[in-house]
Amino acid sequence: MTDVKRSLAAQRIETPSWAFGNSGTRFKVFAQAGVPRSPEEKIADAAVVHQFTGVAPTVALHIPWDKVADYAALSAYAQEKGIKLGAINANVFQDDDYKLGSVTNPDPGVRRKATDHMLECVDIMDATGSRDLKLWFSDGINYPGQDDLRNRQDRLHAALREAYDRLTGNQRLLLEYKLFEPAFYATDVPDWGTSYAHCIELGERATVCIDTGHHAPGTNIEFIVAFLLRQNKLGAFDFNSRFYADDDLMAGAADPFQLFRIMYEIVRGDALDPAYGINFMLDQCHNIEAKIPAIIRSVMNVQEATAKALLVDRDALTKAQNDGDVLEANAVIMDAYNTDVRPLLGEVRADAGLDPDPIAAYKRSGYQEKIVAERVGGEQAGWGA
Ligand code: RM4
Ligand code: MN
Repeated sequence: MTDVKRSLAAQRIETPSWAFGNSGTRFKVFAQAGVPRSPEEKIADAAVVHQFTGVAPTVALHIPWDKVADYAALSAYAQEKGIKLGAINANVFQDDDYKLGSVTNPDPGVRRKATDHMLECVDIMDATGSRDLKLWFSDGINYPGQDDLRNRQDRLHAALREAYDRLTGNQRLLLEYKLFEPAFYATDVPDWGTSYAHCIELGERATVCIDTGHHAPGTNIEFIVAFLLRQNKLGAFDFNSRFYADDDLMAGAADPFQLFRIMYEIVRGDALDPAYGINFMLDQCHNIEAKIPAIIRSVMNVQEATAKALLVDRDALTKAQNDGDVLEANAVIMDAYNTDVRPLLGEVRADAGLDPDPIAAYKRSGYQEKIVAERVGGEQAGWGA
């Protein structure tokens, strides 16, 4: 087996439980038949994605969307299905109390509630064996003068500190950022620099999570990747695609070249191996397309970008760069990007005993028909649930 194939076989991508449930825009949620009604059914679907791709053995949970009475039992259920529970996502953006913010709210009582929720998420991590606490805050303000920008940073730090200090063993804190939305004038963690600074202040267990959809149009995300890797502060990705804002479309759909450039920096930084510790997650929603095959497709898109990144002739690139040969350096990158890696990935899958075409195999499996037939009655899981 070549090194490229070995790296591809060892790659790991985490799926998000919420992508299996119903989702939509501000305007409409189109419910789909067969959508999970419980965390267990989401886990079952995630296991199917792993079954056909072989590289998605963990599923991230969102609390309280995936709240259950017994998390150790949920973890055992996942194991039975052949996967594990991954990152625990704290949800501090859907209560009326959070109208003016969660951990940065001017009301200390609301801040307490939001911080307690993060601590509860760490309790859940203890029960599930999850390593990562992933935090995204919708906090921010809409109008100049609405609240004090600097006080909000102090409140944010205090809450993060409490959550951070509660971590034990190999547990980590991932701090995500997002330019805007739902706050429009000022967001409390708007960019990687803010996240990075808070992570430095917290300590080694805190690292930045890059959600690819959370930047201004045209942002050079691979630069952020290179910079954070150099600082040992890149902990995770939330992959998805965007054309305009936080569109949450399938990873690699809108701009496969960007995904390739990001994965090249990962390869260049020796950070692809799961042992390095980056959690490569998907964070997307499938509003008009069928969910399970869309997630399989996204996993495949990340694999294709990775395969191309692994094929970059690093020696030739270094030589061209050192020679100042601009055209040749660019050609080396483009040669790799323009390679059709689908046959190579087909071989990697076949070597692992999988069908080379996961989407076709899923369609043939009858799973979609089975869940449509079986999942009747009850309430479908969704963003608002
Ligand atoms: C947020 C952010 C988080 C995700 C939620 C559902 O915009 O990207 O990562 O947990 O959406
Ligand atoms: Mn995200």
